[in-house]
Amino acid sequence: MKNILNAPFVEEMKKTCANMYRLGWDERNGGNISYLLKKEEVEEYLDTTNVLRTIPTGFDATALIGEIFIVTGTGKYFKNVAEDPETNLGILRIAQDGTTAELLWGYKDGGKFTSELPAHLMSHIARRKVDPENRVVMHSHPTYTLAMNYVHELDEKKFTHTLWEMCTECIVVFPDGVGVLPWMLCGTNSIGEATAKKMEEFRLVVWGMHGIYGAGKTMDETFGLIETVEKAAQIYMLTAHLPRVNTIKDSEMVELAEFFGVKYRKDFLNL
Ligand code: 2HA
Ligand code: ZN
Repeated sequence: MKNILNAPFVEEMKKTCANMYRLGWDERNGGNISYLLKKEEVEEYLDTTNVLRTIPTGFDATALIGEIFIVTGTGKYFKNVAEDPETNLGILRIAQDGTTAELLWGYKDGGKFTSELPAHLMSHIARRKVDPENRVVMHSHPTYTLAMNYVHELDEKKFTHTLWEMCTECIVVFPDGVGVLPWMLCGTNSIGEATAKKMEEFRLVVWGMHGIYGAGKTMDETFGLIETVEKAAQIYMLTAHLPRVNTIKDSEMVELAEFFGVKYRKDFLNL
């Protein structure tokens, strides 16, 4: 059996959490990541018949029975993941009842998965219906995206349009736009259900005055989505109080989307 601490998926979690912390997106215990693993890959590192503990999830994830995820721990700090992955991360499998997590590795101090597991697993279910290759769901509190929530209307067409205007590449990176939820109580099944509903349509969902969710095939794709929104939000926050002299026109966004061959939300433009 190979050493799990050298597994590429543990490395990816360590690096991503460190990057998100470094960028100031994940203060204290803010943020969480879940990453759907390939069984064959996990079996190189763990005896998957050895269940360390079972932990009830409190919701039904029947569509994910038998699937294995690496997930950040509740109350754990992204800052600390790289130095102690076995305490701050856990590898769990959804048990045959669909409502229990079987812990295969991690949460060494007796801890458990993120309080946002409902939003994560429900989002995995929703995204995999649209894209069977989806593997990553990521939640974060990026500074400028959050700042923008306080000064910009929380309307998904208007929010997406403003972001698209802020950097030329935005419409190419997230042509499907950004879904927006109003402020809701976090850590609940209801915010999980609302997020998953948006994930049927979007890979990015803003949680009003809280943060953002991203979903993608790989860690890089998902991180890059949030990073691009955050960059656009930063430009917005640096310029929103100044007279606007220039802008990227809607006709130019169409040119971009067509040149790069992306399927974009035409209804989010004012054509
Ligand atoms: O896990 O970010 O939304 C801490 C959070 C909750
Ligand atoms: Zn949060």
